Amino acid sequence: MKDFDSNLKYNNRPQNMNGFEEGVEFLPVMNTKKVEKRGPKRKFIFLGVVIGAVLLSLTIGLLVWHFKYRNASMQKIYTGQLRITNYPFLDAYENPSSPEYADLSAKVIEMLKNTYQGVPDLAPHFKQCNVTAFSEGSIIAYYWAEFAVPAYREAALEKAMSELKVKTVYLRHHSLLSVDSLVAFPVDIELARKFRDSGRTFFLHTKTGDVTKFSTSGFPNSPYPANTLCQWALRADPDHVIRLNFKTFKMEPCKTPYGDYVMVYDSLTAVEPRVLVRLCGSYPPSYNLTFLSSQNVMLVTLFTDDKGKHPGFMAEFTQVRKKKFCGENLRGASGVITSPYYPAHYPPDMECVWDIQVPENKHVKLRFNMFYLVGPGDPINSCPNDYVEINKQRYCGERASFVVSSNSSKTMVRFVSDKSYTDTGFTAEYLSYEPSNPCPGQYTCKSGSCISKMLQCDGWNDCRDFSDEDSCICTTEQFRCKKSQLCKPRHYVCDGVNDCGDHSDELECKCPEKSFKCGNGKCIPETQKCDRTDNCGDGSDESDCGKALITTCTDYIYKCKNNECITKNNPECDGEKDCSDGSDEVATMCNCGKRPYSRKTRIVGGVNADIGEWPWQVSLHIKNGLHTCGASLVSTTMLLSAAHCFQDEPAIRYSDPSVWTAYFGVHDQNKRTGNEIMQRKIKRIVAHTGFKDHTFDNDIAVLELDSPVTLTDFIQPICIPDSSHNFPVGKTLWVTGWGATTEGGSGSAILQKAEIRIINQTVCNDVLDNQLTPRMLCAGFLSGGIDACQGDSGGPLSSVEMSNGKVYLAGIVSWGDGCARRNKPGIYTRITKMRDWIKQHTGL
Ligand code: 4AZ
Repeated sequence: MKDFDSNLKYNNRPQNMNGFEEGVEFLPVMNTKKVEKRGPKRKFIFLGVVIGAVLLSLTIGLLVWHFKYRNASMQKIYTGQLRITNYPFLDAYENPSSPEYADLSAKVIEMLKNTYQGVPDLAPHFKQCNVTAFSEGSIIAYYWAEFAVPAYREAALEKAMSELKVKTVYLRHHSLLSVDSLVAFPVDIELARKFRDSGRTFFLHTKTGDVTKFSTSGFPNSPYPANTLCQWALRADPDHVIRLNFKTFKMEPCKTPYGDYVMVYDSLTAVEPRVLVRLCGSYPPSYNLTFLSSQNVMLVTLFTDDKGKHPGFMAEFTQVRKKKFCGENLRGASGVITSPYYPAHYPPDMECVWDIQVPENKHVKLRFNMFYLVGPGDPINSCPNDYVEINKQRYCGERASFVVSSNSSKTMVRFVSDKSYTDTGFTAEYLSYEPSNPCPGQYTCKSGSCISKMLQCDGWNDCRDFSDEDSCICTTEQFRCKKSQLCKPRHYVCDGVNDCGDHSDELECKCPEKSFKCGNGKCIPETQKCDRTDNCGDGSDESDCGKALITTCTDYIYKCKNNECITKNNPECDGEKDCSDGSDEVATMCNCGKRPYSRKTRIVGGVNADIGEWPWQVSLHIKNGLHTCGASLVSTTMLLSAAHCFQDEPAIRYSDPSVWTAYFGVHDQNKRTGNEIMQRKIKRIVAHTGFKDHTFDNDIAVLELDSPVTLTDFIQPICIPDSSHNFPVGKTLWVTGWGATTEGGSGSAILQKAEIRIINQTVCNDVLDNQLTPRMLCAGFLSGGIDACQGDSGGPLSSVEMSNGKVYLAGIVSWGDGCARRNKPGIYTRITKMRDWIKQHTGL
């Protein structure tokens, strides 16, 4: 305590003006000698020492920074290509061990070194360079160059590299190299290192008539290796381009940023500005994975991460003559134009011009049916990548079918693709029309499209430019949306769906303040929301209450196996263990609803399903071999279908299992043999005893197969939702089947799909004269046009759950008043209401 006191004494002294504290020595008061020394002189010495020390450490710091960091160099690798114009191409240049290759590559290396030495921002940093390949045209040399540059000089180096220019270079031994088109791009250092350490290149040259194949190693029986980086350098003869087609592509699902992936380049070097496509995941066989090069070379690279478990890819390539001209002079009254090599991906670096001229007294219009060009799809930014130009207007991106009219008999269509990334392109028909009557018997849209007169002022933008809905007077059956001014059917008002897009159809039905609006439109006091009682009558007040464990359950709350109840929207199989016993995530229940070939479905191009897109879709055939009903696979031995498909008729005993055969993995009804397809006989049919043929109530049946099916990429079960599963009004669902494509028409050979929406039960009951029971679900569009039809019965109404990407069976195609009629949506068996019955008869 005492010492402490004395220290305090010193600290209490006032500090000197220089800011340095003198008393830091803590001198004992009794040391008179030292105390005597204090005075101005001593102060200066001390100050000098301190300032000196500060200056010294600053200098040392600066020197350390200069030598250690400022000069620390970073590795930069560039890869590029250049064109040699004063030598002819020799076949030997394709063989890296030939003397001709060695001679020419030595010249190129010398030329590159000389070039870099002549540029002050490159010379001090240049390390080494090498040639990796030659191709024809005159001769294209591919090379890489390595630099070591301090970070602060990096920008200058990059600028110098991008501005490099070479013309004619005199080399040793009096040789001369004329070079143009010298380009170089920086390389990802990590990838370059990986390639240096473990990379392999396969060189392949195809000839006319040859189909050259290559694949990932081990394809298809064993997985491709992990941590590989290999490339295939593809070549064709001069004046040819390469057509590359991936016959099978099944890799690890896409992962960002890396995972396993394949890159295709329009070059023999792997540089971003020449990428044609980046591929990962799996593609169904129906997907056209065909790519064209702009020259006679292409490069395919494969990167795999630490797991390599999938079959990989198998590709083949051929050579096709390079098009001298792209486009045509067309003089007929109508015809078709397509992007080059359609439906393959168009080549990069292309320009095509179609000069269309129809008879003088007619005008010309173009209808684009397919349109997939790389680009932002927003013409405002003038289509910086690939585009179609008509009458000075550019079109790009991915577009639904559209029409462009010209008010003369001539038009010019120009297609341009840039040097990287390509898509499937376009198809368009051109037609001539009478200027005074462009759409005989139909309504003419502003764009020149023709639509049925019935579609005018119906509240739907059928013209796609809103011209059919412009200046309409709404009928008494209609309601006018505020923002768009569209006349929508009155049924849409207060149906819980924002049909107008600005909520104006849902405003006047707002519940009073401090109350909650139920999914069925009912208003309840806000305090009743999430109070574990179904006050709405449709469970909507209890279905979205966040995750909470409660003990009292209702029909709309998920019940765990141990009888705990979970107030979370659709907790089953969402990847989170919500029940304490884990019963919401058991593998046996959650191993369903997966689509090995799930890809983005495109917006236009009809309604044909992709192969493997609906792997639970089953086709039920009766004895005569005709598709009669649909069904859904729910396990390896069980199907769900509609009870009305199994009602006896005088001629056929539909309830007899032996009259039925179930087909799995079918896409085209005319192709029911093949690896993907399986068939099974039916052992047992259980139609719901509550099925009523005059109301179609309880329209459900279970079918048991005589033996289990093997699950494949094309055959998978759909998930059966829990009885509490919430399918809200307005949700989009998919209906699929081979049924009639028009009312009273014939079925489709190719599986069809249609995207529809759940319709409010009360509204639906209104338009269908109160024929709905709680076991029915209404889906479609009150405007008509899209619907299930005869032959689709028994098939699935599939719902993609956003939380886990799994697909759930929301309904079974049951009945309707005709097909696709206005105000007559399709009716489906509501699976959630059948959950206990399904469990009872399938054990699932
Ligand atoms: C049928 O006859 C049928 N529009 C199925 C669905 C619909 C109509 C008829 C719905 O199998």
